[in-house]
Amino acid sequence: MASNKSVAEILYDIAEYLNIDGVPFKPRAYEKVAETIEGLEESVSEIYQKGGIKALEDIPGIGISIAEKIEEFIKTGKIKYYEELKKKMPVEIDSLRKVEGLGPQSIKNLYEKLGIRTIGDLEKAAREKKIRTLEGFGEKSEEKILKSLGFLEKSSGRFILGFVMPEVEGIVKRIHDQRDVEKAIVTGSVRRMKETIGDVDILAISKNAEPIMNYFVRMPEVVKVTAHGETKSAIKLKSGLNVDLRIVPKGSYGAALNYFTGSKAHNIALREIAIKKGMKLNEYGLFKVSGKKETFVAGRTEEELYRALGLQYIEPEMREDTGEIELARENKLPKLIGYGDLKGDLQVQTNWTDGSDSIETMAREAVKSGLEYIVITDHTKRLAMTGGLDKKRIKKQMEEIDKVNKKLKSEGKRMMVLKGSECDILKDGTLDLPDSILSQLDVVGVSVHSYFSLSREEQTERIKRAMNNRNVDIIFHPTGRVIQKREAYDVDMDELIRHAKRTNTILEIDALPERADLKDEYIRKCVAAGVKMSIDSDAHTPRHFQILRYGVAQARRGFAEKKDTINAWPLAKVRKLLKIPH
Ligand code: DGT
Ligand code: CA
Ligand code: CA
Ligand code: ZN
Repeated sequence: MASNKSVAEILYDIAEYLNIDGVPFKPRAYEKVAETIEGLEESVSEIYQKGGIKALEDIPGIGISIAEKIEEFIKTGKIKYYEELKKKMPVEIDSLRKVEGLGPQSIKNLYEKLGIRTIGDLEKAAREKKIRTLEGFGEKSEEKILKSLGFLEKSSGRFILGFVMPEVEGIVKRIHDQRDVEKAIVTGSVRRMKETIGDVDILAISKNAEPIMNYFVRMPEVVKVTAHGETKSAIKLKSGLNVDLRIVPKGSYGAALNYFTGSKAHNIALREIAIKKGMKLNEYGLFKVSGKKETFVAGRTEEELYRALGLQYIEPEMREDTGEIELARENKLPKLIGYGDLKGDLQVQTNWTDGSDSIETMAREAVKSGLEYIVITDHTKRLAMTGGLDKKRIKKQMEEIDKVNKKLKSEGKRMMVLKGSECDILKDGTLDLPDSILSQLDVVGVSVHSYFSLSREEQTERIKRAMNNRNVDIIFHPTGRVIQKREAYDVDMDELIRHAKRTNTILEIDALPERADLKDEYIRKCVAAGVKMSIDSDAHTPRHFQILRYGVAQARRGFAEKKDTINAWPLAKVRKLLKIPH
């Protein structure tokens, strides 16, 4: 059966081929469908099996022509149309398009001029300094390609949390639903909500492990069984994920949960505390040791375990041994922001630029996600490829927002749409819209989308200059990194945090799983400096509101409380802070 991911991937590849051919509009249509399918809860194959091609067409955004291709893929594992595109240009499109700095046009050029088909060909040509000889490429772009290739290699093997979480949660649920399973929970770095994870560690309680282990190693998506035992099994899935399952008896559940949640550094620190107290801590429990005798002290729950060690309960996201144990000992742990605490979203794109839906649709979907206010922040004209807004169009958009608010209000909906922008910071730190416009907006977010390779001093000065503009409220995705794809630009974050404090600028925690920007370390610094943050979805489509949880996770890993993250505040309080008129 074709997985949603495999369907999405082939559609992305088609889009990329069409881009290379310079076909207008169509690539975006394929991309949109691919995005939709990636986000579906149900399996497309099942949808198709139940309702045929009609059911596929009922999925929003899918027309007959793409529906037929999906049908063909489900039935035959192939799409002829794709095979033909591939024949015309037999390159490894899916891996090449992940190389930073390689657009569709360059892929075409590299193939036609140098016969480059694979990442291997690309690396060889770059090392032999052949790429710089091509028109449109230079020494710089050649270096960039080599750098990006190294980066791809280094980061391979780890998975971005938000990309694999739906698959992980599906598996945990299926194990949970087996007979005689009392509990099933994910542990390890996934439970700590680390931005990337190496593998998945699942823990279950049961008195009857054998049938559960048998189920686990025979799940349809398993491609390899690396261990199959009574208490531990390990598998590899089609998606490449490695998953471990451990089954423990009820009495040591807390201790096992604690042990397998880690981190390793946190565990080691806990064990040292136990030793100092004349006790022993392992995955079976905490034991009092006297001579050869060991008596069970705690371990049924994590709460009881931490208590017995003389510590406050420590939330998984904080367990990295970066100061949480000392705070827990002094009863000074922060009261972390909770997953249900967000009331607003301060970065939302619409179909006025590169988002998929209208202002009204995004607002209505935000209500469904439990939000009470959103800020519409479409791109500005410097980002031409997104159809960025100029002065005239953003004024039009403001009128449209007024209309939407009126309509929602008349229906008694509890939702306020605020006027904003994701305004480009130009090379010199000036902004892509004039102050006369910015001053009319409720919330001005600014971001760097160009000149990533300025020197540290220049980049820092550039962003500080943007912060100096009194209309600017927020710096969006402040370091610009895209995990496994693009490193952060070189910038003095400590200085930016100090300057944010001086200028009352908010720094964003962009929740897109591949951004997670700010990262936990910088969030800690903002908390310490009293710099406020906002956790935004950077939504380009309604389902992106669901990823806000990864932003909250990052905030929790950074020890942030509600007071630190302004969109956990009610609108009235945000209005006051940002001086938004009623
Ligand atoms: P990952 O998978 O690389 O993202 O990171 P983790 O933290 O999930 O690490 P993993 O899967 O190797 O092990 C899961 C947990 O098991 C880990 O967080 C702590 C515990 N653990 C594993 N090996 C050791 C060890 O040698 N000593 C201690 N104290 N704990 C360990
Ligand atoms: Ca793990
Ligand atoms: Ca593991
Ligand atoms: Zn965008």
